[in-house]
Amino acid sequence: MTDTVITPRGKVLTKTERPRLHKVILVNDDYTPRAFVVTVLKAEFRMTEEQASRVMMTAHQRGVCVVAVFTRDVAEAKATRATDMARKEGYPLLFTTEPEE
Ligand code: TYC
Repeated sequence: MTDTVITPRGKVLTKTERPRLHKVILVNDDYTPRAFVVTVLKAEFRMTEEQASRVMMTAHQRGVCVVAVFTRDVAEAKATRATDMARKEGYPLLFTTEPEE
């Protein structure tokens, strides 16, 4: 995003803002096996077994867990790919995205 500002003296200034980051969120459900959630997290988000297990257990206990943050396009692509991996196996596992404040 680029903003153009004209100063009182007529000078043109441009401000480049960093793009907003988007969170990928893992949503709990009652059907997807824990081990499968861990496999998807490792494959799509390059997590270790320990990191993936912690994120999976947080979603399992609290309902949701932030997996990571990316630019919007990357967050959406990763959430879609991870959700599709589960659909192919017939599981309802869901990854969503939302902008960071
Ligand atoms: N709740 C699932 C079970 O008990 C495991 C699970 C954890 C599923 C996290 C989704 O985002 C999830 N088999």
